[in-house]
Amino acid sequence: MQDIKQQLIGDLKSATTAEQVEQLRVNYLGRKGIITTLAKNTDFSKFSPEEKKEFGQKLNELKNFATEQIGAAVEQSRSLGEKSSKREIDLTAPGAGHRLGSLHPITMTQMELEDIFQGMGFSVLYGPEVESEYFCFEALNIPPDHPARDMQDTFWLKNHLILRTHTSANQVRTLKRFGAPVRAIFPGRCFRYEAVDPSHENTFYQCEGLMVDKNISVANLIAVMKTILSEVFRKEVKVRLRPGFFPFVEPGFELDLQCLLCGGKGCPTCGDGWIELIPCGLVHPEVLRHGGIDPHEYSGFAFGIGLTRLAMMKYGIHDIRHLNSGDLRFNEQFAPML
Ligand code: FA5
Repeated sequence: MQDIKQQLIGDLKSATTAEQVEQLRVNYLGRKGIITTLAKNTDFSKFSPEEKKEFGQKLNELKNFATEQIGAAVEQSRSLGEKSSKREIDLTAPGAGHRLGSLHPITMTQMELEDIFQGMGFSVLYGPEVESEYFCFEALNIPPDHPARDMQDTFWLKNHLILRTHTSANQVRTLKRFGAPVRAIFPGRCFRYEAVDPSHENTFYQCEGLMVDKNISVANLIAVMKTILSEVFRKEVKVRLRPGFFPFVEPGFELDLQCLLCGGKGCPTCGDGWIELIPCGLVHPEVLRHGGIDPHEYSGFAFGIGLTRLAMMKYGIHDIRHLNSGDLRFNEQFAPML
């Protein structure tokens, strides 16, 4: 009996789960358990009446000991199981933290442009991305059969509306609405059916600008362009101005920026070292007329900054396709440190 007691104590120590303890109860106290069968397997014929009595007492003590110890172990294993299945809340633990979003490089560039232009007295206006042919082409001196419409491959909708191919569609909308004098920029998304390459996307951003007032000349246009570029890049950049044809300006120019990715040597993004960045010119009298403005009284300039390309130059992005990729790891690297 002493051996059985010691064996039980050892077994109880190593039983950790409720199932193991229950198995011990069966092994020791069950119908065929060690203690239950002990009396059955003992030959009492050699025992004196006193020895029988003592055996009975000791057996009872062992049974009680086993019942008590196994009962206590059952209780303990139950409460342990309950504890581990309950979720413990540590109110002092630090929070899991939230992943902060970041602005897209195009958004950051757009916000910067908006700030700079507002500082020069320009309003910031937004026009529709789904446009009428009239505002996108006709009002800009591009009649239906004009070859200039071939310059832009357009996404047509079934209802004869289009996805605007350029933000210039805002020019006549604005003149009709606000008259002259007026000074505004129109940043926004444009769409063209383009073959995509490192510097061409089918969905990209432009930032149109329009200033109409008395005696506006090319000198005013160039002064504004210079201010913009020096504020955006905050360093000396090389530009070249060459004649450019757009039916809605006269004269028209192409303002190219020397590529900041290759320093003007030529690379897959720019080709020959120059990036076409800001076409511009003086507003064509026909456009002013469409807007209800008398071209003898007023003149103006307009420009269409390639906002997506400007962001590429500012942030050193070699391939335009990254910008619409939706890859957060790409976007996040341009976020300002908080
Ligand atoms: C225009 O869209 C004219 N509306 C600009 C303008 C406005 C001229 C006012 C005169 C007066 P263009 O098609 O060149 O012009 O586009 C203007 C700029 O948008 C380009 O210089 C370029 O920087 C950017 N751009 C044009 N197509 C794409 C494209 N597929 N992907 C990325 N950027 C583009």
